[in-house]
Amino acid sequence: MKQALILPIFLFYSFLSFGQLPPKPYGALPTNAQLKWHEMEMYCLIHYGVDTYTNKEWGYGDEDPALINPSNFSAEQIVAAAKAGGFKGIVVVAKHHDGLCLWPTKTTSHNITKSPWKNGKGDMVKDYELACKKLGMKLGIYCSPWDRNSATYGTPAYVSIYRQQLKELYSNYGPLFISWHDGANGGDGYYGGANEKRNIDRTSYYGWDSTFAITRKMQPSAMIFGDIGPDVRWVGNEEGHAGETCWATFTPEAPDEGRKPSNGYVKYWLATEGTKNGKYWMPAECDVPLRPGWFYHSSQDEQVKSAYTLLDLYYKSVGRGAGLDLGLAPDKSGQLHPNDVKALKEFGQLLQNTFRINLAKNAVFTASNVRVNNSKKFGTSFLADNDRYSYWATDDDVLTPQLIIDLKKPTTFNVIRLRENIKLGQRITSFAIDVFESNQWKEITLATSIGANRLIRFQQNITAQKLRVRITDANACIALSDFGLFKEPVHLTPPIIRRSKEGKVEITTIAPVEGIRYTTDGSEPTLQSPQYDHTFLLKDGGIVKAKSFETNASSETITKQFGLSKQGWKIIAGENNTNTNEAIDENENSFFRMPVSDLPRDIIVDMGKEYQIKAFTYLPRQDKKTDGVADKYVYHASSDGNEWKEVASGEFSNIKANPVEQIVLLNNSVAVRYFKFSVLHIISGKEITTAELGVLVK
Ligand code: FUL
Repeated sequence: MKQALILPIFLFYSFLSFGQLPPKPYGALPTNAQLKWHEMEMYCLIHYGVDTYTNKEWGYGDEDPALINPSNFSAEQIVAAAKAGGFKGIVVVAKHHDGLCLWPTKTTSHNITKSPWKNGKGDMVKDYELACKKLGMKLGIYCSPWDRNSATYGTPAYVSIYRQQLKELYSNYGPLFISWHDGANGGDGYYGGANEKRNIDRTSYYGWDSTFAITRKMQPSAMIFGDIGPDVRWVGNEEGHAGETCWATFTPEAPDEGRKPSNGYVKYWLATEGTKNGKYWMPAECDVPLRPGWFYHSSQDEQVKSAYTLLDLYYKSVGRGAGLDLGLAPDKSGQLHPNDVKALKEFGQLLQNTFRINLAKNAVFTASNVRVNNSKKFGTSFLADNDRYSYWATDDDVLTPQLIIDLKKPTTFNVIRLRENIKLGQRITSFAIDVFESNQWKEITLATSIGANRLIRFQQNITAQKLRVRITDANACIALSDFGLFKEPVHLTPPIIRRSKEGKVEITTIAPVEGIRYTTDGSEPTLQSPQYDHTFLLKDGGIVKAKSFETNASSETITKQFGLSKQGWKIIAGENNTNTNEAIDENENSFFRMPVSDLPRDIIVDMGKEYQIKAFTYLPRQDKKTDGVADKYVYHASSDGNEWKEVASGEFSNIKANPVEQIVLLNNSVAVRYFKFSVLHIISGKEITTAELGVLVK
């Protein structure tokens, strides 16, 4: 009798515990370090070095370390500003392509001990480490593989030096949350005085497997960032955004799964979206500088991204399951410029004000299916507990469930947040969200990919009491950890500033506002500044700042910097006579093309009369292609179009990854009517392309 009872009881209990099993993980999974990295969401990348003083983006390698003599270097000021922006860590550029090490390395004499700063006794990396410890921020290191200073670059000896540098950094500083390995590799440089071009085979030269083995051993909790992972991948642009659909998984198209595809051409754009059901968990990092360039240039003081621009990038990076890595550029004094500090602080406050309160916190969630007959263990109560790993799950065969969210009262929001428990992989591939309105469901969004974090932002506020999430496609049963609703603080529509080719400035807004105030002297617009009511002329260029005002509100300030107006300018092109004006039409999206069989080639501009100019500007084509984009140039100036004088030459470093307007400041202003832009080298193709050529007279 007893025997007869034991079997059914055993079966009953084993059924219960079997049925309570959590869903099986799906596909590639994150490591612990990757989970921690996802939780961080945002960090900053600090570029400071000889380029800060030479006004370049890439140093050539021959710079005197004595250039670095900041009057007021303060790692704490920089780290505190990043923290105020809501960032959780910083990555220090300990060595950039110019080869100068900001720590007292034993591997090369080209280091900070040769600078007068702290009488050669300073160690900037240590200062950052201490500041991070004090302020509760994480530390990461960027040590450029490409070294334009080292005489041995290109030989096996340099690879040993590079590894030794990493070893020093890994043993003297930390713990590190990331080891950042830049993708710009090889080209011309100083190389100990050789002044030549050195190309390396990116697939094999650095022996990444052995190099990364050092990282794993010495900094086991550090993520390794590289163009194609292995832990975090580059998103493929330096604009700070991932694809609208963005998978944390990725299958790099490369023979060695990391460095170079067989056709020698890395398809970076594939990294923007990643690979659905990809082979590796390799989430994207979106790197973007706070200013147009990575290093400090005083000419960009008025081009610091505003809090709302940063918020937009946050939605397009962190809101798509990627990370945001924002570049900060301390100025010559060794601190962040006040404009940068202000933008960071405002962004931090905006994030706080937006995400502090989850409006769905007390909602009633009803799911069409909860794993194992409504088991509490997998119930919907976990959706609002703010824990990324507790989750609502469905039965194994339920891939398209629905979830109804009753907010109990009409609630206004403009951001929806969804998160999967990524410990179980990236499972959901598409979903829709509806609101209940006039007694029926109305779809408000249809989207793909969730992963660690998915934010859907609406341009208008939505008011609803009931919402519905419909999972429309999934790889495996659902493991959703979070549902959030948020509302950005209301802000007034900011002005849009434009200037016509004739030099007329027009300020508008998308929606009507009570008033717009503006300045042209660089100061912040206030209620006392002139009110904008008609267009005005700004032929010589300068800075226009504008702000919308209402009785109790104001918008953010919009700043636009203009060069000399191009009215009356003419292009006298090269011999092919492709005489289009698209390089001087003040339209960023059109561009001049001139087929060429060899270089150098010139584009000559006649400005119609003589001006005293301070700088030249070059805007490369803005369609994300590189054909015809100049990266080496010479400028000549002339008063009569016959006699020319060279006034500037150099390289547009990093223009491939970051195709922003290049400003070439002259040592002394010159009187010019004609200028000749000679292109010495282009990134690719058989033509010269130019979106805009311009000059600054102010
Ligand atoms: C790029 C570099 O070439 C830039 O100078 C900068 O350091 C950026 C973060 O990565 O590839």
